[in-house]
Amino acid sequence: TPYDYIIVGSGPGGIITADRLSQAGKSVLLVERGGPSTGQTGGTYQADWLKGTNLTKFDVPGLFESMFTDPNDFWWCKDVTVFAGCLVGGGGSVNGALYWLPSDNDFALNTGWPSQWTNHQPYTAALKARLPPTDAPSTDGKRYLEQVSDVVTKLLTPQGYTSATINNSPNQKDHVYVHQWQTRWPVATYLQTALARPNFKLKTFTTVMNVIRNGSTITGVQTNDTTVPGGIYPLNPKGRVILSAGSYGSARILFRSGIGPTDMINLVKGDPIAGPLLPPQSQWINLPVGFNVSDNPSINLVFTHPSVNSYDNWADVFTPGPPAADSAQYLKNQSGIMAQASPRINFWSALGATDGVTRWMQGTARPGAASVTTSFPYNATQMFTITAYLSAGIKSRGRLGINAAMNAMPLVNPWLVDPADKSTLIQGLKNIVSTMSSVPGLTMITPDNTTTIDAYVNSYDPATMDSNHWVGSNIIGTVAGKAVVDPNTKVFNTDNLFVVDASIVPSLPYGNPHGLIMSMAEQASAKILALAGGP
Ligand code: 6FA
Repeated sequence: TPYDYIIVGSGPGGIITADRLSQAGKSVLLVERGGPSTGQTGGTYQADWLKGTNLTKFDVPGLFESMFTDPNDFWWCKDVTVFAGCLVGGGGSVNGALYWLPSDNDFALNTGWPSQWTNHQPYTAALKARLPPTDAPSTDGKRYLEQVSDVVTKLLTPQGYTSATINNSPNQKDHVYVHQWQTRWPVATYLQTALARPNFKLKTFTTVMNVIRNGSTITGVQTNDTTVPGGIYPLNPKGRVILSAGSYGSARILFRSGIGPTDMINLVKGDPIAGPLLPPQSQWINLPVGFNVSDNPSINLVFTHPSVNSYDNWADVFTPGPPAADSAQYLKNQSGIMAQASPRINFWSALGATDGVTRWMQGTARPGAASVTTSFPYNATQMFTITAYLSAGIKSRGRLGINAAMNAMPLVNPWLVDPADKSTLIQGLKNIVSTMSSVPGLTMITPDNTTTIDAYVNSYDPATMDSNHWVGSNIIGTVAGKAVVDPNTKVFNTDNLFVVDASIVPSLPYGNPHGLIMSMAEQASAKILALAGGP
């Protein structure tokens, strides 16, 4: 069957777009390379303590840290060298659920959004109505394991920070600390309304390699589905393809469709499977796919405090399971410690920089630590981590691409390339620890007191600065050549190829990005539906 819209990738971008286009009566196929995630989507990956329920690893927020330690980690895309979720829901099914509705500044002209995008409020409101934020994800309305939050509040209060309900006032991101999360996931909301429509179909375990293209016109997508002729899913006349395969996935599909910088397409040409599927060189479209990439540079500070319960660093939450009282409480009514991912408190501050351009810093604190470097003994049961990310205002950019094996990867790392980004983050870290003496018993163990903050940042392994917040590889803009997609999210020099995912976002927002990405998808769907020439 041909479709009006074929959407590639069921991450937050793809699911919301699929829901809105199918709601408008279009026939929509959503193609996802991975398999089910939550129980509701048919997932079955359970810990023993969840047996007898339909809850999977992807349903229980408290299992978040186990995503990184479970040896059976089938949910990560194995052909992307950084963390990317390859399952129904994409990154939205494996992430920490830190959820920030975009501020006005996140869509401002000076962040690179075209003028048509600054009126984001109706779309953000639509998102908020479907996915309301919460101060307490536990169903009993209480917050649990709050010691880290209490210690960090004591640390920040003398610096002038105050408490905020951030998603009621998204613009207020200076010297505030907050407790807010996502209540429900795109797969539990937008995907379910789409699935209820006869004009919507979800196809899992199916990979799109490239679009089928005759010059500027796309006629379908090439997949690995051996049950249909040539593996091709066709479009209706006037139909459209929307890539929502994520910052790495969508860029790779473009390269494999002959769209992007020549060096990348030449790698595709050299591949025995992908090469023959390329359009002739005369039809290659040269666009800056993979450039302009950013991700928050993040640095971890690790502390101990006698009041803190490190929750055994989340080591046992999947297998053999959390403490019996906590698993019982969660199974009873989805309340308690397991109802929330590991982060306990988030905070923001605006920082002046040596180049005169303000940067924002977000902090996220959680019990436990990924790694500790110290010369002194310490009490691991009392440790916690503050991750400090530099966000809005950063100037550093990198490049992503593919190698000869068609694996997607960073080609030029995007973290702290700009000297003012680096000096600003160092200043932000120094600010965080400046009031440590006002919290009796608080000890910083990484870096410890033999290492200065400057030395710590200077020797920080760039591979561990990754925040998994990749944006910009198919940057939106008004000028072909400088941007990959136009203000309607259509790939320049094509008639009917669009991108709606993190990759079009020109600059990082104040905080973790998927709130902004989902508001963007709401707005992009409206623009695509309004654009003449479609089905
Ligand atoms: N963002 C937040 O706002 N808060 C968080 O707490 C947060 N945490 C994390 C986190 O802990 C991790 C480990 C990761 C990886 C990301 C986090 N993020 C967080 C970022 C956020 O999840 C991403 O920004 C967001 O998911 C991006 O949404 P997109 O729609 O742009 O893209 P996805 O990567 O989510 O989805 C792409 C989908 O396409 C996947 O399902 C993939 O399987 C599919 N796909 C890829 N290539 C394909 C192909 N060729 N054919 C078919 N399907 C394909």
